[in-house]
Amino acid sequence: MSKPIELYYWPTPNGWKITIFLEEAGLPYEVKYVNIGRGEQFEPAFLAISPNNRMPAIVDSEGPGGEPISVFESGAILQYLGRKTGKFYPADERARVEVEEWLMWQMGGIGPMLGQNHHFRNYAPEKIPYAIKRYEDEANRLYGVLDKRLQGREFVAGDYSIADMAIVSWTRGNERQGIAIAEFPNVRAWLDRILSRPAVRRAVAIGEEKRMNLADDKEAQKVLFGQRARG
Ligand SMILES: N[C@@H](CCC(=O)N[C@@H](CS)C(=O)NCC(=O)O)C(=O)O
Repeated sequence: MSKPIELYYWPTPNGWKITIFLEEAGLPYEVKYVNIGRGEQFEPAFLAISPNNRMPAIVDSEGPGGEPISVFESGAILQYLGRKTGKFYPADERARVEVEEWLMWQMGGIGPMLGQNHHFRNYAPEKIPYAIKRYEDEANRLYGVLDKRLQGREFVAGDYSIADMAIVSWTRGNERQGIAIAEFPNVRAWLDRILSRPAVRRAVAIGEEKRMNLADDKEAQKVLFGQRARG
């Protein structure tokens, strides 16, 4: 590859999925920070590649047919990069389906549910016991499903794959999510295994100094939870 992939990124769980892939695969990339606490995700140039005003997104100037391509949605980006490089996304159909099952489980379950859990525990202007309990219970249920899956397995689906990358990005924050990780020993062992990989360590350190402290940043809260965020 002659030109680096442009990665539109902010240091959050969805962003780390892609830095993990890029670091693991050794692909050249250039980070374009999208400060989501300051509303940069609403800028027209960014919306042109990511119409849902969310990062991450990528632009690969050497896409299919040698032409540029942009991709938004972290799951779609991981699949694209996996197909492009032939890494961490098996070509064998049975193995691929297994990886996709767990990737989609992350995209539809772990990500949104842990996100809501975090929101109602920490940021909702009113403490709503029903919502807090609903998402706490669901978060614990999902950790239980993962723990069972990891019984006797080194990785979530066959060899180390994009499914592990997606899930680890969210579950590394288990403490802040209020999860008693000791109750999920297989998840804990898997987290230790993956988070000790040098590429993963590099990936989650990217832009760490920029991470916002959302709890104390009223301006960012307005951007992310205010009228504009709701559309
Ligand atoms: N399903 C999307 C979710 C991406 C997402 O929620 N990104 C958040 C940060 S973790 C964001 O950009 N938020 C900006 C906003 O809400 O305006 C994906 O997996 O790419």
